[in-house]
Amino acid sequence: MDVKRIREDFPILKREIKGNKLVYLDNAATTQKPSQVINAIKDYYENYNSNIHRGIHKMSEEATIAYEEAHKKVSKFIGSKFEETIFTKGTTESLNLLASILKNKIKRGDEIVLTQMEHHSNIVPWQQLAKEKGAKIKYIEVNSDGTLKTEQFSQIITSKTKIVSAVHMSNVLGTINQIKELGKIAHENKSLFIIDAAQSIPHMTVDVKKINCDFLAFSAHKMLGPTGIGGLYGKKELLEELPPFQTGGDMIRQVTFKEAVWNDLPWKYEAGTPNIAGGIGFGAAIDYLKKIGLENIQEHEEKLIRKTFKTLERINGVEIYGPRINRGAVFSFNIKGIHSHDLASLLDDYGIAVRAGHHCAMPLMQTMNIHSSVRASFYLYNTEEEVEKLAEGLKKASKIFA
Ligand code: 7TS
Repeated sequence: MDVKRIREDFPILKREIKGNKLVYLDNAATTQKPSQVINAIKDYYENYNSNIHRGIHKMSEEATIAYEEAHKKVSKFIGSKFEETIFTKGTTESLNLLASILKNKIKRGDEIVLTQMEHHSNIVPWQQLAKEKGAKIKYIEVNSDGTLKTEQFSQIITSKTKIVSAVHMSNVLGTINQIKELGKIAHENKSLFIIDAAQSIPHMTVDVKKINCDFLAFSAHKMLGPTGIGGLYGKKELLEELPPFQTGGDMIRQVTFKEAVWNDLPWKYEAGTPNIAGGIGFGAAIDYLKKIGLENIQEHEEKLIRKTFKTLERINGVEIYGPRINRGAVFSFNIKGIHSHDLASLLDDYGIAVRAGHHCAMPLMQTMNIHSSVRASFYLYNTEEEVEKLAEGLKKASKIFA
């Protein structure tokens, strides 16, 4: 994989921050966009901007084809059927959508199983549902090395469990969870199995049929696509049976003064004029990732992971959280005696963009006995030289604060 060549596709990487070349290490928050994605959006607005599924005119037909093509690309990318992949605003909306349409499947005394390493998006919608229905939430615990206590899978999931929803790759620890095993136990107990794949899909092959999940949520902006668009996979028989999320235009087949008949999948779950430009941009991001190859991206990130451990561990006072193996290129750490915000702000002075805080995983932070951490997260355009720059920045910071 030619990283130097890849970097040329990302105009933003030429930016300077406070007189330094930008080192962008906040990819778990959002990734940068290649010209191919930016141009696909520009092309739509400049040449065939129209609403979809409505007009008979030429441009509307072109927009409809482009938007539907994007659906085909995304659904194929995760190994699903066309009808099974819905476009949403992103992971957060996908999970909220699920908590809404699954409401009637939950009754008092039922249990919902999550893990302690969930993003708030995969906790709060279930808490709201549990409160409304009198259901109980149980959490699979995290070991001190940042892995899940897998022995708890079969202890916590029982016949009372109706939903198991878990993150594939942690946005704080980088841990890649054993979701196949988790899903098997969920299904043995007749529970639905949901995956938050926001952090995994951008970096590794995710095949919904091989994993055998019932639903899977993801965001385009974490995989080179635009913000405000993402996906939800759902098994066809479930999406056919479940009620709509929102109602209105585009999601109906027929309406009388009395009632309505829903449109075919996936449109049943896409009410109103969708984010057409975003969808088209998402399709272009998929094209780009396929051209580079997820296996090449993964191999490149493995190199960065090894280098990051090697260089960061040599710095005085650095504590890296999360496992050493079966992990993605997301690193949370602290330097003893320095607040994460101070550290991130100092790194920004050197042009290095990282995130600091609780990373929308406050309950996980509580289990780790910390309030916050610095997080550096890598993607296909990051280099080993940038890992060195991060280490240099951290060394300087630890001297300043010593
Ligand atoms: N789930 C996980 C595991 C995430 O990392 C995120 C976003 C979400 C859900 C929500 O995704 P959204 O696209 O709907 O916002 N994570 C982060 C992050 O770690 N820093 O900024 C956003």
